[in-house]
Amino acid sequence: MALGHQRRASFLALAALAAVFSLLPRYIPDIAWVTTVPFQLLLSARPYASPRRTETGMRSAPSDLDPAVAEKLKAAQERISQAKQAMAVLRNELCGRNFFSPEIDRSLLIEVLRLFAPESAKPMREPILQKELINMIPDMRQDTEALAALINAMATVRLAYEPAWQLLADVVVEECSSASGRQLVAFAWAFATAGEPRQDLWTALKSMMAGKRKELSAEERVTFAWSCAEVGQHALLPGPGDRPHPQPTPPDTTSRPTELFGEASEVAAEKESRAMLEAIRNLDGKHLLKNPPVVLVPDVVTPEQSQELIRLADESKLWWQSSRRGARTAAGEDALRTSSSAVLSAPRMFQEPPVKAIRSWASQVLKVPEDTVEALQLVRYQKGEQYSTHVDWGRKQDASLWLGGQRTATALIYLNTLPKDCGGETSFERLGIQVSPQAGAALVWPNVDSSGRPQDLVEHRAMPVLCETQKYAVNVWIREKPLPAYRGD
Ligand SMILES: O=C(O)CCC(=O)C(=O)O
Repeated sequence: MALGHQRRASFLALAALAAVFSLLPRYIPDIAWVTTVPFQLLLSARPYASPRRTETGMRSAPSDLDPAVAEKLKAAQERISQAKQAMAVLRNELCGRNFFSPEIDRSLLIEVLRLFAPESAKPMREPILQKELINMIPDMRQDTEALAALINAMATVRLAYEPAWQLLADVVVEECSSASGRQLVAFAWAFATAGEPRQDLWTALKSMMAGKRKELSAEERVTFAWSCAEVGQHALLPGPGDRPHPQPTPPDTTSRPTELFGEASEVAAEKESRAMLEAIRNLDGKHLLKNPPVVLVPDVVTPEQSQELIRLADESKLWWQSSRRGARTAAGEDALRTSSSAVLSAPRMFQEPPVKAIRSWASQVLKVPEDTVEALQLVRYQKGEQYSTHVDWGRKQDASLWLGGQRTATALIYLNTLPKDCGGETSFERLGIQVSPQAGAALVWPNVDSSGRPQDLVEHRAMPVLCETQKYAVNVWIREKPLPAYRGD
């Protein structure tokens, strides 16, 4: 009898738990499966059915609970507690501070937001946190340091939560007159990283920067100019007749916009360009052409290193449709690019042995500092995929010219050999050169001439792959100047 009461009481408790759990997905959508847990428990309790008993006369539940479900239940509880802690951290870091409080812990904010945006380009998954963010942003109105920190953190984790970005842009447009030059740079960098093109935002940032550019270090200037260029803005000031919100006054065509930081140059420094050409001419390999020098260097990576690079890209789910930004012929026509790319840009990737080996090889043989070697970019072509004729150098509109200057040379390392008649060759039509992918070999060429000017002659294409196979290669691009320390993750 007592057992009957106990069982009924636990049944009621489980029913209540089931009701609570069935509400959870309204707040945490990706744990909808959790709702099944109390129902499984209810089923295993079955108070009105004849009780199952073990040999000792005790009911065996809840250890009957499927271990996989128990594991999920535990994970869900941890996630709820993480969400609560995250909210507390965000509030403490950003809102509960007085105006002059010490530096905000940006890496902590990034960690917190990362918890909720685990895969890039996904919207934030936790409505509780979304609501908190929206409530919190107006509170931060006068604290530009905190706002910049939040925007940076959101941009770093690529937080795709549009209402928060909208609100932040509104607040920044209103508040940026009280921001320091450094803070304006932080705003601009974060909004550019997030790809925010709002005209009123950029007009406000640039107008405010006008009086403050003397406060900036060289690196901050470059970052601001890069940010403007990244969202297709010239780093120009509006002329005196223009207003941050130009309606209803028509733009004053008599006033010319003033330059803020000028334009980045397409032409690389002459000395570095000469040294680069000389290094390529001295490479140990098969010289396919003398001028411009195009060289195939064998055995740059081992089959194990190639496998490891592909594994790194696969396991970190880095493959994306290859970017078509800047993919153009020498004459500026759009190129067709249907491959996938994986950029090994996260700091931990720089510690991976095959990545270190390739970067150090490029630096040694091309006689350039290692920090001028861009993050490695793997490229993968399936059957039918290709990259039509294009150049690797950037034109004036390319924002990356601000950061590292021109792309002076390319080393394309093939990670596998393609069977005969399967296409996938790298072809330089103007030079009459066609190279079939050969595992481990690097095809090296300069992108600029000896005076640093981008060369049209080195236009090239990746021919379509013709068989049911894959072509893998790594792009190793050399910049004219050291690239700024990587800012993201
Ligand atoms: O895959 C190839 O053969 C060429 C690749 C290339 O030109 C590029 O990714 O820029």
